[in-house]
Amino acid sequence: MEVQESKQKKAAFVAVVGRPSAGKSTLVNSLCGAKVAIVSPVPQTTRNAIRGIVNRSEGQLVFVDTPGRHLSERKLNRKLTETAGRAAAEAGLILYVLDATRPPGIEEAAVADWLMPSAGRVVAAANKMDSPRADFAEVKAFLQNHLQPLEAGRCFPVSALKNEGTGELLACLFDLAEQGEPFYPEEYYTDQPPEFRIAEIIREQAINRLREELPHALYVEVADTEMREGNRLWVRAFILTERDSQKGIVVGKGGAMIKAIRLAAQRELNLVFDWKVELDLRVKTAHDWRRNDAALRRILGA
Ligand SMILES: Nc1nc2c(ncn2[C@@H]2O[C@H](COP(=O)(O)OP(=O)(O)OP(=O)(O)O)[C@@H](O)[C@H]2O)c(=O)[nH]1
Ligand SMILES: [Mg+2]
Repeated sequence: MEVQESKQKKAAFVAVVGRPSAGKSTLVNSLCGAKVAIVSPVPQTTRNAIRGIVNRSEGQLVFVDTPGRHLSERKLNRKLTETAGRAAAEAGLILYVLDATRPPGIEEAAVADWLMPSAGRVVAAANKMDSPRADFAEVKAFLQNHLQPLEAGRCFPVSALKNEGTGELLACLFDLAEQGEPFYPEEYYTDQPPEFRIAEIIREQAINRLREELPHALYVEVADTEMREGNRLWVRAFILTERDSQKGIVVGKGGAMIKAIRLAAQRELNLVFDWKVELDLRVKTAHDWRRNDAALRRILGA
């Protein structure tokens, strides 16, 4: 009698770690085929561990996007680094994202050093391979020198932006994942509450319009939501700045900046959600929130 071999499903948490701006969030979105995490050219965009879920015939991978790791002793940065550390400690597998367009320096070496004890659970992605400046050989040589126990076959050239090379990367992660039942229902691609996603998308649109130091001085709070007739979701949200003097920059001349942020966020929210989102967006000050432990705990959940 012929025995039909039933293939066991795989399930794993995969912490996505690396330096700021390596493209971790872009890669998580690309792997999940949905906008799970916000993205910007400004380093330190991600502030929380954000889960993006991939369901395939092989099983389920739960990617945990994390804040970029870098060497800084400022309170906010220390907390962000701790978030990445916790996610990596808790996950079965670690996806280490490197920016192949930037020569690896001491900050990259510090990330590799930190990963050394976990090297057996690491898969690396050399990202931004679509750029003419990308150098895959340099990434491989760096890993050979700084994360030696990593097997040569566990480093993949990818472009998160163009979604290239991600199939091979996923296949390797599924290969390494343990057998198990899915952690989330199979129709889920993220577990973030809608209020958090709304606040993040507003922050993304604000960061993308405000350069330099200001993006790091902002956070967004959703104060109120109401479902209205015609599948409309009304949202009142605040952009909070550290100092009164920064409010003017966010509001802009004649209110032009806050209007641009509001309209762009509304457009983006309408793509992400099934509701038609109507945003009432305002600015206020939360004095020196980056130095305030209670505020940091609330915003970072840590
Ligand atoms: N050319 C190119 N640019 C990319 C690629 N992936 C990400 N980027 C760009 O790199 C910048 C940073 O991307 P993010 O995904 O926000 O990077 P991150 O690692 O999540 O950054 P933090 O959250 O700040 O740690 C953005 O401008 C992206 O558009 C890629 O594959 N190719
Ligand atoms: Mg990010």
